[in-house]
This record gives sequence, C-alpha cells and structure tokens, in this order.
Amino acid sequence: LSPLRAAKLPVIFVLGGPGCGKGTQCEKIVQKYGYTHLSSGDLLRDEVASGSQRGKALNAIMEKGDLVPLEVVLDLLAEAMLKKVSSSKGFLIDGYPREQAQGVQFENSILPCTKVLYFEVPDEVMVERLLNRAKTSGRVDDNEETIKKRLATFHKHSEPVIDYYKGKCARIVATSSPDAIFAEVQKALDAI
Ligand code: B4P
Repeated sequence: LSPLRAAKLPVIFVLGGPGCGKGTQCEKIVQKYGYTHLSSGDLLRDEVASGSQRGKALNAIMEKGDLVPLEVVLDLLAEAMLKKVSSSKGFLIDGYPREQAQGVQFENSILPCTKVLYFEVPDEVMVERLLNRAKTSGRVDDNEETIKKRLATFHKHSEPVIDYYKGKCARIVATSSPDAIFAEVQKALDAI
C-alpha cells in the first residue's frame, strides 16, 4: 500500500442511502474533475460476476440487504486503487464507508479522507427510484423486500458515519434534478 500513501492524493467519500443518486452524481464528478471513481457496490458485483466462491457468499449477503464483511470491501478497494494510482488525480469512493469501522480502517491503512459528500433523500423517494430501476437493472437487491432491509441497514449502520465525518461533510439535499444537485456538488468540490 505504500505507493498509495506516497501519492498523497485527495480522497472523497460519497455517502447516502440506497437510491440516493450516488452513482449518477459520481458520473458527473468524473466528467468534470477527472477523479478515479470506485464504487464499492460495483466492485462487489464484479466479484460476484467472476463466479468465485467468495462471490457466491457476497451475493447472498447483498440479496439480504446486509453489509458484506469489512475486510472484503477494503481489500477490493485497495487492490483497485493500487491499479490506478499512477495515473490518478484523486479517488472518488462511492458507497463507502457504510459503517464507522470501515472509515477508520481505510484511513489507518490507506489514505486520509479529504471530503465527504452526503446525499440526503427521504426514504419514500429512494424506494420509488429503486423500484423504477428494478424494472431494468436485474440486480438481486432491487426488489421491495430487500430495499426495505437496505434502508434499515442504512439508518442503523451508515447514518452514524455522517455524524463521525461532520467536520468534512457537505450535506446535499438530493431530491431535485441531477443537474441541480450537481450544482451543489460543484460548490463543495471547488472548495477543496
Ligand atoms: P450499492 O451498489 O452502493 O447500491 P445503492 O446504495 O443502491 O447505490 P447506487 O449507486 O447503485 O444507486 P444510486 O443511489 O446512484 O450497494 C449495493 C449493496 O452492496 C449494499 O446493499 C451492500 O450489501 C453492498 N455494499 C456496497 N458497499 C458496501 C460497503 N462499503 N460495505 C459493505 N457492503 C457494501 O441510484 C439509484 C437510482 O436513482 C438510479 O436508478 C438513478 O437513475 C436514480 N436517480 C439518481 N439520481 C436521481 C435524481 N436526481 N432524480 C431521480 N432519480 C435519480
């Protein structure tokens, strides 16, 4: 991990409940700021798609709307960051940390966090977006029962993370259009 520590690149954590629009905003951030985007959910889904034994166990956890073990996500992230570090301007870490211990371990072993973006959306809006996405996503966790569980997991484990990072956190109300939300995101990132 020493090449990562030596590079001293900015690290932005992107947080919010399931369906808050993290993925959508991250695409826009990458276009404008050129950061390296790593989504913990995408890394986990890639592992599942690889057909490995570990992937099968992960799929079962994600299907239930629970959090996968902390070491698995940290390993996947560190591996992906190491592959990109030589050409990176900074890392946009999407969907991580989902619990405080993840943040503590990341900062202790990889790099300190520069800024946190938190997309705040009422539960009923997130449910509506995810049910809409379910029509085409094919994701094992885009169904009514798992969405309820993911929301409960978010409130119990992930919401306290926002409090932990309150000194570095930009809270953005994310119920308007993607472009209007991105205007707020730019204010937060231009200030780095
Ligand atoms: P994720 O992949 O992070 O799934 P997500 O919370 O649904 O976010 P995603 O980025 O896909 O959706 P978005 O809000 O952008 O996690 C899936 C699972 O993986 C977790 O439940 C957990 O099991 C596991 N996992 C992931 N990270 C983990 C970690 N760190 N530790 C442990 N376990 C972990 O968008 C949702 C929808 O809203 C989209 O369809 C989009 O088009 C729409 N949308 C976006 N912006 C909108 C807007 N402004 N208006 C209307 N619709 C909008």
